[in-house]
Amino acid sequence: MTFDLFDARGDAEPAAEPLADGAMVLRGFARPMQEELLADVRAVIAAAPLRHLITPGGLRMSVAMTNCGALGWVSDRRGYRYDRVDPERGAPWPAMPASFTRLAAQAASRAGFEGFVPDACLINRYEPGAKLSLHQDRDEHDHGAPIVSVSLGLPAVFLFGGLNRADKAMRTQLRHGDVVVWGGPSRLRFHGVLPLAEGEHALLGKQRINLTFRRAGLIHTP
Ligand code: MD3
Ligand code: FE
Repeated sequence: MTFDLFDARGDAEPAAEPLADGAMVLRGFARPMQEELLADVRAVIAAAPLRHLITPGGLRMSVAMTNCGALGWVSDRRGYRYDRVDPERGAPWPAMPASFTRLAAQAASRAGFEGFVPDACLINRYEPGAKLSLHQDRDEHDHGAPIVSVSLGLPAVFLFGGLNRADKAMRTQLRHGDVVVWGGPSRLRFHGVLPLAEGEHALLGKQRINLTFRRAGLIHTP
């Protein structure tokens, strides 16, 4: 199956669809800036290459990851954490591109969170078969700030459950350009991504890229 550059709706103003309490999907919100975003994604990946992290349990993650911004999320045998330095290169993460910061703030504002300034952006790259098991994002210090996620490339089935792992999970498809803002009571929901189906995207080929913007906020120095 092939995925077109344009969706069927073609509206100028993307629809804001509530997913759950505090969670809002902005369908196609990132499409108007896709070229700039993709150029910046490629520049970050060129500076800090994608890699398959190892979980504390010793398993290689099927999703390849890298980061930009002051802090980056990493995992190894010692655990999960945010680090100012890319352990792979022994250097700080690439700066957050202006296009990323702008998009994250605009999307958060659209969902009712004013003044969102992310200090971390995790870049996830899915190839067919790659998945993300059900988990919570709780390594950030500031749970008052939302998480903004941007989907690019092939579509994926996204699972979101409740505050307990056993809560029944709902599902929604996230497609190229969709942005989701997770705040308030939804911030700590369990969530995951089903194995990516084969496909070919007009701009990204056989992959899905997801950007998640966070306020990881290690230490708040004035
Ligand atoms: C709901 N990424 O990087 S984005 C992650 O598509 C992550 O790559 C997924 O989960 C992906 O941690 C999902 C949507 C998302 C991101 C963070 C959330 C949903 C969330 C945090 C809390 C609740
Ligand atoms: Fe997550």
